[in-house]
Amino acid sequence: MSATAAPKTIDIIGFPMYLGADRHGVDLGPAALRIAGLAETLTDLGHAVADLGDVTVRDYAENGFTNPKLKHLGGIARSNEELARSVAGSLDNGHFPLCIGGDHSMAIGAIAGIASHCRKAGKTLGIIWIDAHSDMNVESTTPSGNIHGMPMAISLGLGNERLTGLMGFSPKVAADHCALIGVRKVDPPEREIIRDLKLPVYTMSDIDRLGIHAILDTVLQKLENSADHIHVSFDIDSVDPSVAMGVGTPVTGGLTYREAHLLMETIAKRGCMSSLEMAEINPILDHKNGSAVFAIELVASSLGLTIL
Ligand SMILES: [Mn+2]
Repeated sequence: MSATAAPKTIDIIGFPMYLGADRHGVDLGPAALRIAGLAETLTDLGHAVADLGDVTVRDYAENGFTNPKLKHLGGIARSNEELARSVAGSLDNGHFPLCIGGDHSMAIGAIAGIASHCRKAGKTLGIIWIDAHSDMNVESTTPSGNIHGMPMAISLGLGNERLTGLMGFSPKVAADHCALIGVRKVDPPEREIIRDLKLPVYTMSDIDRLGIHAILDTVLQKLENSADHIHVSFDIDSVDPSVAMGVGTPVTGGLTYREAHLLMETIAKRGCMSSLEMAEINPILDHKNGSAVFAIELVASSLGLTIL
Protein backbone atom coordinates (compact mmCIF):
# COMPACT_ATOMS: atom_id res chain seq x y z
CA MET A 1 0.00 0.00 0.00
CA SER A 2 1.13 3.51 -0.70
CA ALA A 3 0.41 6.44 1.60
CA THR A 4 0.70 10.18 0.98
CA ALA A 5 -0.88 11.77 4.07
CA ALA A 6 1.19 12.97 7.02
CA PRO A 7 1.08 10.39 9.84
CA LYS A 8 -1.58 11.11 12.41
CA THR A 9 -2.43 9.84 15.87
CA ILE A 10 -5.90 8.46 15.25
CA ASP A 11 -8.39 7.80 18.06
CA ILE A 12 -11.12 5.37 16.98
CA ILE A 13 -14.33 6.05 18.92
CA GLY A 14 -17.19 3.58 18.46
CA PHE A 15 -20.79 4.77 18.64
CA PRO A 16 -23.01 1.66 18.52
CA MET A 17 -26.17 3.74 18.30
CA TYR A 18 -29.47 2.57 16.77
CA LEU A 19 -31.98 4.73 18.67
CA GLY A 20 -31.77 7.52 16.08
CA ALA A 21 -32.86 5.04 13.40
CA ASP A 22 -35.43 3.43 15.77
CA ARG A 23 -34.35 -0.06 14.74
CA HIS A 24 -31.49 -2.45 15.42
CA GLY A 25 -28.73 -3.28 12.95
CA VAL A 26 -26.64 -0.11 12.67
CA ASP A 27 -25.58 -0.63 16.30
CA LEU A 28 -23.42 -3.46 14.95
CA GLY A 29 -21.64 -1.07 12.56
CA PRO A 30 -18.61 -0.40 14.79
CA ALA A 31 -18.10 -4.15 15.34
CA ALA A 32 -18.37 -4.80 11.59
CA LEU A 33 -15.69 -2.17 10.91
CA ARG A 34 -13.38 -3.56 13.61
CA ILE A 35 -13.80 -7.13 12.34
CA ALA A 36 -13.02 -5.97 8.79
CA GLY A 37 -9.69 -4.56 10.03
CA LEU A 38 -10.11 -0.80 10.40
CA ALA A 39 -7.29 -0.24 12.92
CA GLU A 40 -4.89 -2.58 11.08
CA THR A 41 -5.53 -0.82 7.75
CA LEU A 42 -4.76 2.60 9.23
CA THR A 43 -1.69 1.29 11.05
CA ASP A 44 -0.41 -0.10 7.73
CA LEU A 45 -0.72 3.42 6.29
CA GLY A 46 1.76 4.65 8.91
CA HIS A 47 -0.66 6.18 11.40
CA ALA A 48 -0.55 5.59 15.15
CA VAL A 49 -3.95 4.14 16.02
CA ALA A 50 -5.66 3.79 19.41
CA ASP A 51 -9.10 2.20 19.69
CA LEU A 52 -10.84 3.99 22.56
CA GLY A 53 -13.75 1.51 22.54
CA ASP A 54 -17.44 2.31 22.43
CA VAL A 55 -19.58 5.06 23.91
CA THR A 56 -22.37 3.66 26.11
CA VAL A 57 -25.74 3.42 24.41
CA ARG A 58 -28.85 2.88 26.49
CA ASP A 59 -32.52 3.65 25.90
CA TYR A 60 -33.24 5.77 28.97
CA ALA A 61 -36.94 6.00 29.74
CA GLU A 62 -38.29 9.55 29.73
CA ASN A 63 -40.55 9.15 32.80
CA GLY A 64 -42.79 6.90 30.76
CA PHE A 65 -43.26 9.52 28.05
CA THR A 66 -41.88 9.20 24.55
CA ASN A 67 -42.26 12.03 22.07
CA PRO A 68 -43.17 10.37 18.72
CA LYS A 69 -41.56 13.34 16.94
CA LEU A 70 -38.26 12.91 18.84
CA LYS A 71 -37.95 9.19 19.46
CA HIS A 72 -35.51 8.07 22.18
CA LEU A 73 -34.43 11.65 22.88
CA GLY A 74 -33.06 10.87 26.36
CA GLY A 75 -30.80 8.01 25.30
CA ILE A 76 -29.56 9.82 22.23
CA ALA A 77 -28.79 12.99 24.19
CA ARG A 78 -26.85 11.12 26.90
CA SER A 79 -24.74 9.05 24.51
CA ASN A 80 -23.97 12.10 22.40
CA GLU A 81 -22.86 14.02 25.50
CA GLU A 82 -20.36 11.26 26.21
CA LEU A 83 -19.24 11.21 22.56
CA ALA A 84 -18.82 15.00 22.51
CA ARG A 85 -16.54 14.91 25.55
CA SER A 86 -14.50 12.08 24.09
CA VAL A 87 -14.08 13.81 20.71
CA ALA A 88 -13.18 17.15 22.31
CA GLY A 89 -10.60 15.39 24.51
CA SER A 90 -9.06 13.65 21.50
CA LEU A 91 -8.67 16.96 19.63
CA ASP A 92 -7.38 18.78 22.73
CA ASN A 93 -4.64 16.09 22.84
CA GLY A 94 -3.71 16.90 19.25
CA HIS A 95 -5.17 13.63 17.96
CA PHE A 96 -7.47 12.85 15.01
CA PRO A 97 -10.87 11.51 16.15
CA LEU A 98 -12.40 8.87 13.84
CA CYS A 99 -15.98 8.20 14.94
CA ILE A 100 -17.57 4.98 13.70
CA GLY A 101 -21.30 4.28 13.83
CA GLY A 102 -23.92 3.60 14.42
CA ASP A 103 -26.72 5.78 13.11
CA HIS A 104 -26.03 9.33 11.96
CA SER A 105 -27.35 10.90 15.18
CA MET A 106 -23.65 10.35 16.04
CA ALA A 107 -22.92 13.62 14.22
CA ILE A 108 -24.76 15.57 16.94
CA GLY A 109 -22.17 14.63 19.58
CA ALA A 110 -19.17 14.42 17.25
CA ILE A 111 -19.76 17.94 15.92
CA ALA A 112 -20.55 19.28 19.41
CA GLY A 113 -17.18 17.98 20.61
CA ILE A 114 -15.32 19.32 17.59
CA ALA A 115 -17.04 22.72 17.83
CA SER A 116 -16.21 22.89 21.54
CA HIS A 117 -12.53 22.25 20.80
CA CYS A 118 -12.57 24.84 17.98
CA ARG A 119 -14.18 27.41 20.25
CA LYS A 120 -11.45 26.98 22.88
CA ALA A 121 -8.67 27.00 20.30
CA GLY A 122 -10.05 30.00 18.38
CA LYS A 123 -10.64 27.95 15.22
CA THR A 124 -13.50 28.22 12.72
CA LEU A 125 -15.27 24.94 11.93
CA GLY A 126 -16.18 23.81 8.41
CA ILE A 127 -18.18 20.64 7.66
CA ILE A 128 -18.38 18.45 4.57
CA TRP A 129 -21.54 16.34 4.88
CA ILE A 130 -21.71 13.42 2.45
CA ASP A 131 -25.18 11.87 2.54
CA ALA A 132 -28.17 10.74 0.46
CA HIS A 133 -30.33 12.82 2.81
CA SER A 134 -29.95 16.38 4.00
CA ASP A 135 -30.65 15.42 7.64
CA MET A 136 -32.27 18.84 8.08
CA ASN A 137 -35.50 17.79 9.80
CA VAL A 138 -36.71 19.26 13.07
CA GLU A 139 -39.45 18.19 15.48
CA SER A 140 -42.16 20.01 13.51
CA THR A 141 -41.16 18.65 10.08
CA THR A 142 -39.99 15.05 10.67
CA PRO A 143 -42.19 12.40 9.04
CA SER A 144 -40.67 9.58 11.15
CA GLY A 145 -39.58 11.15 14.44
CA ASN A 146 -36.19 9.49 13.90
CA ILE A 147 -33.42 11.73 15.19
CA HIS A 148 -30.86 10.42 12.67
CA GLY A 149 -32.70 12.61 10.13
CA MET A 150 -31.92 15.75 12.16
CA PRO A 151 -28.18 16.08 12.96
CA MET A 152 -27.33 18.67 10.28
CA ALA A 153 -30.20 20.91 11.47
CA ILE A 154 -29.18 20.43 15.11
CA SER A 155 -25.55 21.40 14.35
CA LEU A 156 -26.88 24.58 12.73
CA GLY A 157 -28.81 25.37 15.93
CA LEU A 158 -32.27 24.21 14.80
CA GLY A 159 -34.24 21.74 16.89
CA ASN A 160 -34.63 20.48 20.43
CA GLU A 161 -32.53 22.36 22.99
CA ARG A 162 -31.42 19.18 24.72
CA LEU A 163 -29.51 18.36 21.50
CA THR A 164 -28.62 21.81 20.11
CA GLY A 165 -27.36 22.82 23.57
CA LEU A 166 -24.76 20.05 23.90
CA MET A 167 -21.46 21.38 25.33
CA GLY A 168 -23.30 24.56 26.37
CA PHE A 169 -23.53 26.61 23.17
CA SER A 170 -25.34 26.76 19.83
CA PRO A 171 -25.08 26.82 16.86
CA LYS A 172 -22.04 24.61 16.38
CA VAL A 173 -21.37 25.69 12.80
CA ALA A 174 -22.48 28.41 10.36
CA ALA A 175 -24.52 27.38 7.30
CA ASP A 176 -22.01 29.12 5.03
CA HIS A 177 -19.22 26.89 6.41
CA CYS A 178 -21.01 23.65 5.44
CA ALA A 179 -21.30 21.73 2.18
CA LEU A 180 -23.70 18.82 1.65
CA ILE A 181 -22.70 16.43 -1.15
CA GLY A 182 -24.56 13.48 -2.73
CA VAL A 183 -28.04 14.54 -1.59
CA ARG A 184 -31.00 12.97 -3.41
CA LYS A 185 -33.78 12.55 -0.84
CA VAL A 186 -35.07 15.76 0.76
CA ASP A 187 -38.44 16.15 2.50
CA PRO A 188 -40.42 19.20 1.27
CA PRO A 189 -40.13 21.17 4.57
CA GLU A 190 -36.37 20.48 4.58
CA ARG A 191 -36.17 22.16 1.17
CA GLU A 192 -37.60 25.34 2.64
CA ILE A 193 -35.15 25.34 5.55
CA ILE A 194 -32.24 24.75 3.15
CA ARG A 195 -33.40 27.68 1.00
CA ASP A 196 -33.93 29.99 3.99
CA LEU A 197 -30.45 29.27 5.36
CA LYS A 198 -28.81 29.35 1.90
CA LEU A 199 -27.18 26.06 2.92
CA PRO A 200 -24.74 24.91 0.21
CA VAL A 201 -26.13 21.59 -1.09
CA TYR A 202 -24.69 19.63 -4.03
CA THR A 203 -27.25 17.06 -5.19
CA MET A 204 -26.63 13.95 -7.27
CA SER A 205 -27.88 15.99 -10.27
CA ASP A 206 -25.09 18.52 -9.63
CA ILE A 207 -22.59 15.65 -9.47
CA ASP A 208 -23.92 14.26 -12.78
CA ARG A 209 -23.59 17.67 -14.44
CA LEU A 210 -20.37 19.04 -12.95
CA GLY A 211 -18.47 15.98 -11.76
CA ILE A 212 -17.47 15.14 -8.20
CA HIS A 213 -13.94 16.50 -8.60
CA ALA A 214 -15.02 19.98 -9.75
CA ILE A 215 -17.57 20.20 -6.93
CA LEU A 216 -15.09 19.13 -4.29
CA ASP A 217 -12.51 21.56 -5.64
CA THR A 218 -14.99 24.45 -5.21
CA VAL A 219 -16.01 23.26 -1.75
CA LEU A 220 -12.47 22.74 -0.48
CA GLN A 221 -11.22 26.04 -1.85
CA LYS A 222 -14.01 27.88 -0.06
CA LEU A 223 -13.60 25.99 3.22
CA GLU A 224 -9.81 26.25 3.20
CA ASN A 225 -10.22 30.04 2.98
CA SER A 226 -12.93 30.30 5.64
CA ALA A 227 -12.32 27.47 8.15
CA ASP A 228 -9.36 26.19 10.20
CA HIS A 229 -10.84 22.78 11.06
CA ILE A 230 -12.57 20.74 8.36
CA HIS A 231 -14.72 17.85 9.57
CA VAL A 232 -16.02 15.18 7.21
CA SER A 233 -19.27 13.43 8.14
CA PHE A 234 -19.72 10.46 5.80
CA ASP A 235 -23.08 8.68 5.76
CA ILE A 236 -22.47 5.45 3.84
CA ASP A 237 -25.98 5.74 2.32
CA SER A 238 -24.52 8.49 0.09
CA VAL A 239 -23.06 5.64 -1.96
CA ASP A 240 -25.30 3.72 -4.33
CA PRO A 241 -26.90 0.63 -2.73
CA SER A 242 -25.42 -1.50 -5.55
CA VAL A 243 -21.98 -0.66 -4.09
CA ALA A 244 -22.89 -0.61 -0.37
CA MET A 245 -26.05 -2.58 0.45
CA GLY A 246 -25.50 -2.77 4.22
CA VAL A 247 -26.69 0.74 5.07
CA GLY A 248 -29.38 2.12 7.37
CA THR A 249 -31.55 3.90 4.80
CA PRO A 250 -30.70 2.94 1.19
CA VAL A 251 -31.66 5.32 -1.64
CA THR A 252 -30.99 4.45 -5.29
CA GLY A 253 -29.04 6.77 -7.60
CA GLY A 254 -26.05 7.36 -5.33
CA LEU A 255 -22.31 7.86 -5.66
CA THR A 256 -20.48 5.24 -7.69
CA TYR A 257 -17.57 3.26 -6.27
CA ARG A 258 -15.07 5.53 -7.99
CA GLU A 259 -16.87 8.81 -7.23
CA ALA A 260 -16.80 7.92 -3.52
CA HIS A 261 -13.11 7.07 -3.65
CA LEU A 262 -12.17 10.13 -5.72
CA LEU A 263 -13.98 12.28 -3.18
CA MET A 264 -11.97 10.82 -0.29
CA GLU A 265 -8.68 10.77 -2.24
CA THR A 266 -9.10 14.45 -3.09
CA ILE A 267 -9.72 15.29 0.58
CA ALA A 268 -6.55 13.35 1.50
CA LYS A 269 -4.47 15.06 -1.15
CA ARG A 270 -5.41 18.50 0.17
CA GLY A 271 -4.44 17.42 3.70
CA CYS A 272 -7.17 19.59 5.20
CA MET A 273 -9.35 17.10 7.11
CA SER A 274 -9.00 17.19 10.92
CA SER A 275 -11.73 14.71 11.97
CA LEU A 276 -13.97 12.09 10.35
CA GLU A 277 -17.17 10.17 10.98
CA MET A 278 -18.25 7.02 9.14
CA ALA A 279 -21.95 6.40 9.85
CA GLU A 280 -24.88 4.06 9.17
CA ILE A 281 -23.13 0.76 8.39
CA ASN A 282 -25.68 -2.00 8.93
CA PRO A 283 -24.16 -5.50 8.71
CA ILE A 284 -27.60 -7.13 9.19
CA LEU A 285 -28.61 -5.91 5.71
CA ASP A 286 -25.20 -6.69 4.22
CA HIS A 287 -23.54 -9.54 2.39
CA LYS A 288 -20.28 -10.95 3.82
CA ASN A 289 -19.52 -7.65 5.59
CA GLY A 290 -18.83 -6.05 2.19
CA SER A 291 -20.14 -2.62 3.14
CA ALA A 292 -17.81 -2.41 6.16
CA VAL A 293 -14.88 -3.49 3.96
CA PHE A 294 -15.83 -0.78 1.47
CA ALA A 295 -16.23 1.82 4.25
CA ILE A 296 -12.71 1.01 5.47
CA GLU A 297 -11.37 1.47 1.94
CA LEU A 298 -12.97 4.93 1.89
CA VAL A 299 -11.52 5.84 5.29
CA ALA A 300 -8.12 4.66 4.04
CA SER A 301 -8.49 6.77 0.88
CA SER A 302 -9.27 9.84 2.98
CA LEU A 303 -6.22 9.16 5.17
CA GLY A 304 -3.61 8.71 2.50
CA LEU A 305 -4.08 5.43 0.63
CA THR A 306 -3.30 5.96 -3.05
CA ILE A 307 -3.25 3.64 -6.04
CA LEU A 308 0.40 4.42 -6.88
MN1 LIG B 1 -27.36 10.93 7.31
